[in-house]
Amino acid sequence: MKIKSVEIFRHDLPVKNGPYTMANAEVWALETTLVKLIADNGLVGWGETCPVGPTYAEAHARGAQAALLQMAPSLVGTDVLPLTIARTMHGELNGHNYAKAAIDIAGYDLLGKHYGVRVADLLGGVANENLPSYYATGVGAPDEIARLAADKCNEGYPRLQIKVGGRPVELDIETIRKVWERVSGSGMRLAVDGNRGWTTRDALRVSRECPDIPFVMEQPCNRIEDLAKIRPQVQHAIYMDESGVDLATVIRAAGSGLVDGFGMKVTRIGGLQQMAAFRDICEALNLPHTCDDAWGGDIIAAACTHLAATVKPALLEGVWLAEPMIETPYVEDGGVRIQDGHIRLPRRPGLGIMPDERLFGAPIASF
Ligand code: 0XW
Ligand code: MG
Repeated sequence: MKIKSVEIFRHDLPVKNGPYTMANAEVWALETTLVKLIADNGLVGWGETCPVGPTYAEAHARGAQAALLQMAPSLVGTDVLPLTIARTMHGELNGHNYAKAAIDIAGYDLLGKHYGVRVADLLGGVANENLPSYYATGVGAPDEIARLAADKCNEGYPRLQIKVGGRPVELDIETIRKVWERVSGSGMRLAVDGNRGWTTRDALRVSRECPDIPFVMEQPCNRIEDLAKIRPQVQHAIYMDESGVDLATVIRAAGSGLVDGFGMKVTRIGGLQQMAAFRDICEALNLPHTCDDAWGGDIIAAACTHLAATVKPALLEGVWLAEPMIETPYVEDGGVRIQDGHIRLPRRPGLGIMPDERLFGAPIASF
């Protein structure tokens, strides 16, 4: 099976009850980029990439589109095989993992449909059909976030990620304490995500002042060197998120004992093929991790869920989806949804979802 044509679409995803607030970003609407691969046998595969605004990571919606325009012509005529596709893309463009990921995901969707199996089976096999999600709060007032935390606990979420940073650290400490007062004893697991927004001084203070609260500190500071600096001084486990930009960085961080786990994004690492390698590295070193993305619609949600289904359950921290904040899904039924804090793996072959492409309008480019 070879790629016959590539179509690229642009689609707006307004944030339901927006804005969504993080230490370094406030987003009201996201622009997602969709890729449709059409094979020479008539099958169609879909991929997506959607940075959560321009300041979260070194990724930009229009940058993804420019990168895809650069790579797409070379993909026409290529075999639909993940490594072949990846190497063809590397031959056209250095870096830009988050754009390459959209093609990689679409390739897996095609392959699954071709062989009549789910993407999770192509990625190694399903370990769990009902995946734990986690709820990520925005950065907000301590009482408000504590109330939200209690609600999400009652809804059945097994894990919460509290957003902090970008404001006086005292407010972050108060938020963490108030959340813990509401959820301790419930079995709820906690991550505190600084999204690069704390200084090392702030991170050290939070850890020192909250020794009794068993949270994981996710990407508290901006640089890998900052994580190394606080590592010997904090009491809390440290997870890397934004700094984990590729497999080489993951191998260094995991192998040197810099971190205790990862928040990992499918598109940041380059797609499902790279994400499967990441999963295996983590399993070899017994490191827990999430399987999610920075944002995206049903295609991204499905891609994250298929990969998560293959992760050793004890190491899966959870799957975050933008789904609760998507105003209008582009898959009408059979989309990937969170219920009682969990996500059911789609049953159909490939990613198991079919977007309604009429919603996307005409492609911005076709090859
Ligand atoms: C909670 N997320 C998965 C969604 C936002 O894009 C940020 C991200 C994270 O963990 O940093
Ligand atoms: Mg994070």
